[in-house]
Amino acid sequence: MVISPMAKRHPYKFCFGPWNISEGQDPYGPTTRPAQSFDWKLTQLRKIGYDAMMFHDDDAVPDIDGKSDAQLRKESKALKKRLDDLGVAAEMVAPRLWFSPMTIDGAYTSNDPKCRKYAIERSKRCIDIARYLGTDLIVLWLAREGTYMREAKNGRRSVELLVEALDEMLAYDKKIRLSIEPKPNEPMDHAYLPTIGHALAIAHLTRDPKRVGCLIESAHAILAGLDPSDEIDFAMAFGKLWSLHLNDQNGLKFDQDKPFGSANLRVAFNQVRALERNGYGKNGEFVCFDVHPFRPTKVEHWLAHLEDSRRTFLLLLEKARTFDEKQAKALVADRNYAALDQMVLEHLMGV
Ligand code: GLO
Ligand code: MG
Repeated sequence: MVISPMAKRHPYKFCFGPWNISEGQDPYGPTTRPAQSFDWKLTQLRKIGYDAMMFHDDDAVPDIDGKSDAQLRKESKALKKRLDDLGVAAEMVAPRLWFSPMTIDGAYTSNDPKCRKYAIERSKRCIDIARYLGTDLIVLWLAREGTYMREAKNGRRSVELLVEALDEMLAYDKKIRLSIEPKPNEPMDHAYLPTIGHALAIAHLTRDPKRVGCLIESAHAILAGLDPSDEIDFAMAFGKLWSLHLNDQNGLKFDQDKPFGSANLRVAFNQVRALERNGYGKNGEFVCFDVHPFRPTKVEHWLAHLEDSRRTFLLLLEKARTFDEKQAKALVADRNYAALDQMVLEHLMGV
């Protein structure tokens, strides 16, 4: 199907991260595709016409912990030049606080003060990188901030530690914005900030609530038993949706990061509709796809999940823009939800 000019005229800019061209490793087996260099990934991003790349701090500066501040500055600036030459923006930088031996028992909420200090220092270096790359957006996916068992940590104290860490970052740079990416579980049994409501609530305990917002990932909302489009409406009612990881998830199991719309087209349609009605992207926000190739994917099809996710998004944008809102409104007024339900299905099926 050809994407119509209507959907092509859109304010949306697209983005992904180097980790989204992944090699197929899972907890039960090794990689199924050979590792590619960062440069190759960046070239592919440009080739398929994406606008921006998202970064972990160590995607931008590999082996960051072993490098001096001067080296970090040099490498970040060289990367910024490459991005500028290619016309690719850096959407955000995220501290990768889940790999180091210092974050085994959590980062900001570790029981060990030395480890907590490491996490905050590392986050400050991440902020330095963001500054060099020309973005004010820091994404915090709080991977290990939670528990495997209730008794291992004090939940109330953990909230206080999270606020302390956010405050340190906000004080370190007066311009940056912190975008919390909630996820209810995996790798933890239970995470401390599992939903958008939690992220926006903790913002209000910080020294500068205006600079603490959120990022919604479709799969994470589904894992929390929520509808991602409700999370979008909720976050945007606060003016706090600063980034987005669209993907899909088939029920309550491990985080699948499927192509956008792959498991549930209707849920995907409703996300696009929510983005449209709230004007997402009008303040420069990007639509990022946090998707992975299926493990059996061959090297020659390695970028398909990224091209397809964007294509599905644009096709659903067309569906959102051609949805008969007048008829839907009349059905709502008549409380005829059976007809409304069927109307949505037939619109999606192209009847
Ligand atoms: C994992 C997260 C992860 C983050 C990324 C940015 O479940 O979705 O991919 O989005 O590391 O911090
Ligand atoms: Mg994500």
